[in-house]
Amino acid sequence: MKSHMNNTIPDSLADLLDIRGITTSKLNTVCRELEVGNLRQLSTAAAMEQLENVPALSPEDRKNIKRYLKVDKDADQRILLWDALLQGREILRALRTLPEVEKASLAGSLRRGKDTIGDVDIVVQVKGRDYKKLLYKIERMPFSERIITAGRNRICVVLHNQLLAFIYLADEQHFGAALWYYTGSKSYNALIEHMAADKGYRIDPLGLYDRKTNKYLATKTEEDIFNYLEMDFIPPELREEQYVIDKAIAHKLPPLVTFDQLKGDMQLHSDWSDGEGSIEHMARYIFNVFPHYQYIVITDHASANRTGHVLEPGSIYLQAAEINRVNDILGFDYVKKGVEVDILENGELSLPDELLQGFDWVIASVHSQFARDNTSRLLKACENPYVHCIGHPSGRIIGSRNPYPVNWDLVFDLAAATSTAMEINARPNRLDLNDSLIRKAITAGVKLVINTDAHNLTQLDFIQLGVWMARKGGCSNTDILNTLNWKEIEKFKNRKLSSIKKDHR
Ligand code: DGT
Ligand code: CA
Ligand code: ZN
Repeated sequence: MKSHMNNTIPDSLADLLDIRGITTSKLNTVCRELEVGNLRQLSTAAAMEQLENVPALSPEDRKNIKRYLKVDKDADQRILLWDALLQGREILRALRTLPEVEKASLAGSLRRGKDTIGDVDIVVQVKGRDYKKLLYKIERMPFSERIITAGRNRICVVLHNQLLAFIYLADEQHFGAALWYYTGSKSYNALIEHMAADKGYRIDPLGLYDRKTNKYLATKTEEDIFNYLEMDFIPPELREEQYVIDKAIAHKLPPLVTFDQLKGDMQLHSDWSDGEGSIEHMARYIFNVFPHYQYIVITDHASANRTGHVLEPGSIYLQAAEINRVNDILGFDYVKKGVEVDILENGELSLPDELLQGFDWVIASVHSQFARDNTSRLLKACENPYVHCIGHPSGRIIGSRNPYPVNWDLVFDLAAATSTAMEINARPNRLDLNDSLIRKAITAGVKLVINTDAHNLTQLDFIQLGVWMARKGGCSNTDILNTLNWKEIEKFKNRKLSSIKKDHR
């Protein structure tokens, strides 16, 4: 640990001395030459590339300071939740092999399940305080490319894809508080800090204290904190907004849906369209690897209007015969006959109603004209009595395509009225609906379906992401259609048929 005793360094800048290569005298020079006296001023100066004007800094120093302050425009890119999750888990697994590490948890946006991640945060409970030894080991771990900063309480590592990982160290007494604090979100933390202050407490990464006596009250665990604040435990996914805090205080937080509650995956593509696997192979694999699923729905693209990697009308009965054959092998109707049709430019579908009627499950999706307002197309699809679900409703591809404009109030109201479900598509670059649209949808009474849209077997794991988004949107199992058994799904379909027939009388 370098000395923080040098009183010419402003307090808020002392942590910068943990950056590799940054000495007290270099930092003093920076403060003097850039005329900065606190963290905010330094961040602003660094973001404006003013570190380039300080000759005492090496290019490496500048890069490290900018990354540490999170103002490095070249390096600070957000990555997909799924990619960060795989990395985060790898780091956790490596850290847990160390004898000093008693507990390790993801924190930050990665624990909250944000759809993109700026950097990975991990909180570790360590035995003893021989952090130098720990640092030595972490530096040599396979995930670590180099270490930018190392202090007693936190280590900042550059991963091989240039993503940053912050590893926060806490002892047993303070693990809960550190985990709580570094899980965030920042705005949620501020709301809780404010609330705690009203109750006479002070809360920070080191614990919950009595404001008057400064007595340490909690926390070994996050549960301790919520107990002291007299509120329900708030799942990390929901730690974003005030309305959740209000519900937790009123003890009215709904139980969130879990993966175990799902009874099937309702959008899967086989080699009859653009998927990679045969129906038999997929069915056998899912049957064994996801033993609690009661059904799967094969929903190959089908169209009378286009060719190439789609199921053409003439092949539909052949595919049905193949599904029957596979179900005979498995001994029951495990594989359902679904389809994903295109919503055409005028809102009509890529297969006629006579053909749609024959399927167990029909998904209608927009696959063209992503820039225009697509409200009318979605409304028209909801009105079709044979459409059960709208696929990837907003059409966004994270990082490359914005969601198209839609009047969601209109669409969700009609979807609820006609018993048309909306999809939560779990592909890592879709996550569509996103959390805020999910919340809006369930508030309007829309039922949702969590699907992987898998085109091969590895993509079946995306289901975890879909469940995560549903939880972040505040869904209970009652909001999610594929927590129902197939008999109940049939009832949902019949509700649509009868509601639409009533309208036409
Ligand atoms: P990211 O990394 O941009 O995806 O988003 P987060 O939420 O992971 O944010 P990050 O990495 O800057 O910080 C991790 C958590 O640490 C954050 O969610 C809340 C906590 N935190 C960081 N800075 C502050 C702060 O200035 N005040 C408070 N109350 N909490 C903070
Ligand atoms: Ca983070
Ligand atoms: Zn699609």
